[in-house]
Amino acid sequence: MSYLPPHDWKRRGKMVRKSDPIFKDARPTDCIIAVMGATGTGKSTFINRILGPESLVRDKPAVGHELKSCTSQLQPILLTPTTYPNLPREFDGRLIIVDTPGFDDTYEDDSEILRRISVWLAASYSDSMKLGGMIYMHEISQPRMSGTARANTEVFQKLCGSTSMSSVFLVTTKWDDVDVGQGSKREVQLAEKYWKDMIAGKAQQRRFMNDEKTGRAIISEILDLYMARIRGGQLTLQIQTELVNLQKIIPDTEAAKSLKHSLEDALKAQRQLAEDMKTNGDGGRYKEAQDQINKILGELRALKVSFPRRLLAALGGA
Ligand SMILES: Nc1nc2c(ncn2[C@@H]2O[C@H](COP(=O)(O)OP(=O)(O)OP(=O)(O)O)[C@@H](O)[C@H]2O)c(=O)[nH]1
Ligand SMILES: [Mg+2]
Repeated sequence: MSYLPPHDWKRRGKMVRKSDPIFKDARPTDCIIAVMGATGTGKSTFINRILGPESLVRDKPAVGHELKSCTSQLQPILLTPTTYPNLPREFDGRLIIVDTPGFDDTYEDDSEILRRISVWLAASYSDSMKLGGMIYMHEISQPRMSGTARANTEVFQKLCGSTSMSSVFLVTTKWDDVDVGQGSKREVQLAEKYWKDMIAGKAQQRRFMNDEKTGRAIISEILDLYMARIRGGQLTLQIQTELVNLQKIIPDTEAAKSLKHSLEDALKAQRQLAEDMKTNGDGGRYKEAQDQINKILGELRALKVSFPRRLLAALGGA
């Protein structure tokens, strides 16, 4: 099998292109908005709402109605004035909204989700497509910020990097599942605690009320920022700079390092739990904890860089 250098984005981009028709005709005037967030937060629902029921877009993203995750591959949706009449008149490119598989997926490890998203973003950047903005979705109906939700936020933050925060929209969803007063309190808590750094970097917090109006308003805001920026300079995510310009390999990126740290923390907690279960003679839960430990160890292995791979990357894959 021939070795494909990790940072050879011309060739890697071609591979992504083969499986993704959007790249066949990539243009420097293409504007990308990526929608990210944990599984089930409502990313695909958001995209369907902004398209509207009359939309001429053929491949609308599927919405999950079971407990398991739904979107497993990145799905770019191409919008032109015909398929999305809401595009501002001055906007003369194509808008590409990318639905992404959520972290915390039922079937795939977070490391694999991160890899798919990173590869797509790097390929689009190396094809000169422009980034309009990033949307990160979070369920306001969640009573507590779980450890995984916190870790996902950190990975997202590292993927974007501090210089692109003013084009990040932190969007809360499922407002109909929560008392508005309660939701407002959680919103403040998110801003003051978990999203503090992103908001200090000028990320914007918005509510999506599961309708066309609030969804389209967020897209319009991003497009306004994008058009104001066209003359001032391009938006580049930290992961794009790391992979394409600095030629790092994915495990060496800040996003992957953040994921590694959270997995190491989870491993420590599971090992302690397994120890307690063993002491208490709780065989069933001990086995569950062991399974979790093995799963985390597998993910950590996927994020490890072997010395030969590191050397090959340094040598440009020679
Ligand atoms: N009550 C309520 N349910 C919602 C809302 N948005 C999405 N849902 C439901 O939440 C579930 C998951 O929605 P999806 O849009 O598939 O979520 P996703 O983020 O795309 O999930 P993955 O593809 O698995 O990453 C579906 O049953 C939706 O109908 C909302 O605002 N309110
Ligand atoms: Mg989805």
